[in-house]
Amino acid sequence: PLAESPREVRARLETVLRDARSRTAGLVDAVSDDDLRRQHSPLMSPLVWDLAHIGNQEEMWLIREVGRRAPIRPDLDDLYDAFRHARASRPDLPLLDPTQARDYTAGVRHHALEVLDASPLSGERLVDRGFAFAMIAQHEQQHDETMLATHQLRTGPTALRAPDAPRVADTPTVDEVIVPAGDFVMGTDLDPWALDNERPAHRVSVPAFAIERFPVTNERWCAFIDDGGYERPELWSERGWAHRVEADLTAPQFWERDVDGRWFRRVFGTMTPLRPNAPVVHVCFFEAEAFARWAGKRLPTEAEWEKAARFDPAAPTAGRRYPWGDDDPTAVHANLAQRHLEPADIGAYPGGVSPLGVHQMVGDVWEWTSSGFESYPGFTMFPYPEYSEVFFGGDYRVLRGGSFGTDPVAVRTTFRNWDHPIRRQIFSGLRLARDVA
Ligand code: AVJ
Ligand code: FE
Repeated sequence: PLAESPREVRARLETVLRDARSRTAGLVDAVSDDDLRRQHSPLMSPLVWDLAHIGNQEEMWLIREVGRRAPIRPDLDDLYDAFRHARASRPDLPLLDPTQARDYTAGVRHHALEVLDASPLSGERLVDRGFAFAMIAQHEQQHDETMLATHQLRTGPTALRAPDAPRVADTPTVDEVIVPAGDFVMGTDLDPWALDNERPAHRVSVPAFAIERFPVTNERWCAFIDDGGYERPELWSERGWAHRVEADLTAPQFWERDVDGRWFRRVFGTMTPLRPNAPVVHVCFFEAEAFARWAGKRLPTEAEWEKAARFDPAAPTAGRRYPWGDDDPTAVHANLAQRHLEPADIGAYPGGVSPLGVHQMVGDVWEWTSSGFESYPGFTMFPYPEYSEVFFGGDYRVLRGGSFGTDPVAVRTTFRNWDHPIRRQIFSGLRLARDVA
């Protein structure tokens, strides 16, 4: 969380801004300028668009809004407005070239740090305590995860490298914990990093339910495939089956089978034997729903997910920032921050377990929930409607917990992500739940 004194707040904000920029640089410097301009999938922007968009958001929020300074490049606002141009059309726009985009974002950052230096970073209101800087650092990290997904879609030789994610010799048995009925606190008022859709804190009463201790693994997904999971309409919702047929889904995205029937995954350009005990990744909501029905269970609701992640029976009115408590995430707690380019085996993070005994809720894979993206009671839009408000009630499902590609500043137990139910180029997996009597 943001530290207490203005001096500490400033140091923390400088650090997160710098960390986000070095990650961005790593993602863009890994490929050629031609590659930065290329569109690797109609679902994604060319990487050079994300780069300049990061700079443009920072200019709008830190230079103009917070700093009250004159615009640097007002002519770019339209090009890099995500609502004006669909991703598919972005390569045809007169975008900044890679050198111009690098220079622009670097120039904006120079001014942003001057604005930070001149900010008091104290006061009652979040804005006075540096919220806009924290928001911009999260925004850049969110785009970095999107750019990582673009890298995964790239064809050609591997451009990114990282050590393999941790393996576990003794695979834990798949089992579940029972979450007792009762109120818990959903969302937050206090977390200075929380975005508008995570607010306000409110009590939610949840009937008792069971939730699995681990995300669903590749091995279980293979059993689903072998049992005809993709061939049996009764396992799918009506919309889900229509999508399954139309998109010809037969396995998670990036899975390929060799002549002997062994499964491989293309992981950032490298064919890799499927890791049986790692969480499945790159499944859409409709596939997740079908898997759950096949397993005789269901997806958790968003409230169930959050309760399993942060409810502590010993402190029922407090909500934890992370399943393990309020300490900043490290490599002991969770597979985050692109430290690895894949999910880790289940059981690899005993240091990150929640008070109720649920593992790997933060990191590894985003987990689909059955909930649509809606505002919490008492929601106030802040600071702009295009972050959350315009998406409420749309055709989205909420995902929770972050993935191996999510930075710690961009995830916590209250953090809400959302996407269309057909999307699977994101680092999405699932965890199962069920009703209990
Ligand atoms: C919260 C991941 C759904 O990428 O569309 C980035 C984040 N908002 N720029 C997205 C976001 C504006 C957003 N998600
Ligand atoms: Fe954005």
